Amino acid sequence: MNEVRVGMVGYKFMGKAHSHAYRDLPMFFPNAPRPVQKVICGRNEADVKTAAVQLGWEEAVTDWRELVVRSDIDLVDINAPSDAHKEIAIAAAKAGKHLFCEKPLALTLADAKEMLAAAEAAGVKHMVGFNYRFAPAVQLAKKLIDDGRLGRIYHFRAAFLQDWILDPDFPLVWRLDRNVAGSGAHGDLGAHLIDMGRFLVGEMTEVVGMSETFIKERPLPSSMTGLSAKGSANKVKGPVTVDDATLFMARFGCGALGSFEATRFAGGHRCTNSFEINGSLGSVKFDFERMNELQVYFTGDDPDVQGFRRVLATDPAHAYSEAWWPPGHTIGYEHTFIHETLELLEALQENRQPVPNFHDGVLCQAVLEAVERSIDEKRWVRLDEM
Ligand code: SOE
Repeated sequence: MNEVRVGMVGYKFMGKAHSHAYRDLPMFFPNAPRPVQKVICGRNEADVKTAAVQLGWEEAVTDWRELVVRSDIDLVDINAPSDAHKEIAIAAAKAGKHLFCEKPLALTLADAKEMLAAAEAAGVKHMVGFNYRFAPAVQLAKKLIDDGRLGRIYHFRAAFLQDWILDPDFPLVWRLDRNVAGSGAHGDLGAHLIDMGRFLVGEMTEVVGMSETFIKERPLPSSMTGLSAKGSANKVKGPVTVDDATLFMARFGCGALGSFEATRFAGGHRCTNSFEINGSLGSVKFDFERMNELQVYFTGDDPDVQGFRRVLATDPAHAYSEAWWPPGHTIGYEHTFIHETLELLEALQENRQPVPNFHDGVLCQAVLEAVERSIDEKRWVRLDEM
């Protein structure tokens, strides 16, 4: 397989990130199959045509049903708002297309399971977009844990902090509508933390959570606006139907204790996606806003140099780094999508499932939903109840 012909649904934030990955990947990873940006799909004809030109797609269409059955498409990439994921993924799987779907996989666990079942029945490959796994510094944390260099893991302490809806006049965009987004900070940001916890420490066995919607009503938006919308003067308001912040604690199967905080109300934090892991032999700390760095501590260091050290994950010893720039020449957010796409393309070439795939999407959704149940029922919820 030398080429993978892509049809992509959605052209906003994630559409741009994915398009950029398809475009730049062959320059740095020439041995991977080449993604061909065949056709992009969006509801607004004029906007999707403009996006096609700007993002480098051969063709633009407005009906995803037409896109998923085309014989010149191998892979359907779903970047539309979360409520559209299920229908598109199932139709694309039935048409025999490989799937690449943004997170959270679906609005509910039941929907996510249906998507996985459809993909398995069709025998297609499937990937879910947890891009932060693919930062070289995160891969280094994974390697240290897998190699036993942190010893027995005691703690996973994670926080994804943003502040883009702190202004009470920030409009009621789709991410604040439960019917479209499934949940708020929980599914949008908490999903990344859950995936990170699963990736690095393993499966969770039980959770207990709490959440809050601080601003209950917001001005209706004038049009579909995104994260960078400005406060609106619209006097007509609508209810916010998702959480502004969700926190939970978890027990991992390996015995570690986890704490997770996802909020859009952490003033001053634009995209602090962070974790700290403490083990019997050492600790690691990561903050996406300094994504090239991993803070590393080993209990066995000489007493006079005990403490965290900053490792810049840009050396040939670090995942993906050899393909980029000389050591110390850092990479950014967009590179996580390139590495994620590389995993997908290599998996297609090697005829194996990429990782993370819809199984990971389902397991993440189970944790999301267990936390929601715990909040509703004010109790610890075991994952095997889900
Ligand atoms: C908005 O909160 C957002 O773009 C998320 O949707 C992404 O998944 C996260 O990576 C950054 O923040």
